[in-house]
Amino acid sequence: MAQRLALPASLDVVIVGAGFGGMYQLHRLRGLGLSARIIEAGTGVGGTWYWNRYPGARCDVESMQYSFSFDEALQQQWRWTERFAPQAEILAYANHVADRFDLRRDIAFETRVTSAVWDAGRAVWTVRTDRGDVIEARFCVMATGCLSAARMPDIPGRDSFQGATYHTGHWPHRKVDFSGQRVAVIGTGSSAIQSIPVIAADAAEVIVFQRTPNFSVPAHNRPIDPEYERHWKDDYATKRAEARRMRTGILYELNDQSALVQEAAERRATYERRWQTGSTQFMAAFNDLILHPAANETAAEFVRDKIRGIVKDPKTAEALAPKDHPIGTKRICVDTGYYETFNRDNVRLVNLKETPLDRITATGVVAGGVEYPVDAIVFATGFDAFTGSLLKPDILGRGAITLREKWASGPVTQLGVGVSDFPNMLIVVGPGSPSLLSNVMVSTEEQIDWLADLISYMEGNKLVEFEAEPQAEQRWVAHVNERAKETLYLSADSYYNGAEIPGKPRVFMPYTGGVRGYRRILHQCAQDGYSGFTLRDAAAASGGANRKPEVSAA
Ligand code: NA7
Repeated sequence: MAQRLALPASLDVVIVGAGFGGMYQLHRLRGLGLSARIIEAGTGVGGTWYWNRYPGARCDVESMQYSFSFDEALQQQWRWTERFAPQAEILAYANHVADRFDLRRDIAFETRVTSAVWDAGRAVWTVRTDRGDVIEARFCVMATGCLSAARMPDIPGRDSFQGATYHTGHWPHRKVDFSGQRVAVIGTGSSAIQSIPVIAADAAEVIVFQRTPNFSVPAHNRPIDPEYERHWKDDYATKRAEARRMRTGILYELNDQSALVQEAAERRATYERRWQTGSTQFMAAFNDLILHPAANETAAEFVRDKIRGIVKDPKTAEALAPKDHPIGTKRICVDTGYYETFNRDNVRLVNLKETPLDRITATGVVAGGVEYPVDAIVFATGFDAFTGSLLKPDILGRGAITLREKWASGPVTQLGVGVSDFPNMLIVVGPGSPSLLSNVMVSTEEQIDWLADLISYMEGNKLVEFEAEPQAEQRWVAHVNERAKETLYLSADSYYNGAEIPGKPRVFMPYTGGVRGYRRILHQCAQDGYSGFTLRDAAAASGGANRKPEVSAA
């Protein structure tokens, strides 16, 4: 590893995180002639794709769409090899982007931001790191990702286990050899569903500890068909524009018809076609699957039937078939041979709903009073989603209020990008934006373009400070919740609403209004002179901790 980048004492912008968001933000800020550095805890770029190296890790958005669109030469020259890119290829892409745009010279790796404190009198953030850096910056961009604070569950005896333990979100940088081993996998979210078939192919025995089953559809992953690649690349700009008009930012065929208008047999055929095509586009089989309980149930029952058809042991099949939430209200999983894996002799399911997880011992996992001896435990137990990584550092805003205090009842933002009392702090694909309900690459580019325009506007108008208005953010949070109420999302306990962490405030966090609707709102806000934000010049900003006088941006 090369020597760590020395961070200057003063900068225009500090960016936290070298995932796709942080990298693109750096690129855009350089284009504006601003000095910026990224501070990154890992040894390399890639964010989520740097940390999540578990076996089978793969994107659930098609490769041709899960990439940057801002540079035509980049999107033409980069070649994906599979329909759904494996983690290693996405990481290679992230590294390629870093090299191509010469980003590394402005990234301090192996460095963690420990605090950021707003100096109201001088309108600067003082950012401190675990390496002892102290940097003053006009803006602080939190590009920390929604799924980056890995969560280890508090299971009694967890630390007493003598074998190897792994977390899917924090996987070692070497190949883990499970051959001949007895492996426990705790959790059955997307990470488990992707990794279990791969681990089972090597291990002597895999015991899956399932608390809640999830719906999964097949990926039907395959090498990229050169015809398909050409089809995209021949007119990439148009296809990207079409994708941005989709609710999810993913271009696929949407059947604009209710599930309830078709006869049962016809509807089944529709689902079957979608099942054979694979991927999350299953949920676009009809236009009301996420809106109408009866419509949703037709899709849910189709998938349950598929599970019953694939898994030979009826008791295991029934345990794997989700019945406690509408399909799609937790992010639908995309797998390669997940349900089939339970037909293997070396794989068994322990249903924690029937036999709750008691504890971990030195040699195994105990559930329902039965000890399952294992050599290794894989915690596929997810993340402290949306807010986990934003709340890790001590972020102190106006009047020394901490972001943790500010968000004690759940995250509050204006349009998902700014927070009152935290001037000049920008959040990328965080709570209050479509983030995890969308193709994150699309959301990332759109939000960063908007943030870059905001900063450029401020530079051009000699404005030094922007801040969300408290009433505007209250309105936005209410709107996010109103939109969520129009859907079935609220009927699931999920990481969308904080249910993944005991005691976390139950607030619905992502914006369900879709990528297109969100873009319209962002653009309208800019057109209205950044309505809902207060922009100040140097004189108004140095007015100190109070908020007046203000400069209208209009
Ligand atoms: P998820 O989807 O949050 O899944 C975490 C899993 O871990 C889920 O099945 C949880 O069950 C389970 N879990 C958590 N704590 C426990 C305890 N204490 N005991 C048993 N089981 C537990 O995380 P993933 O990493 O799989 O996926 C995250 C996203 O990454 C995914 O949506 C994709 O977008 C990519 P629970 O449901 O809480 O009962």
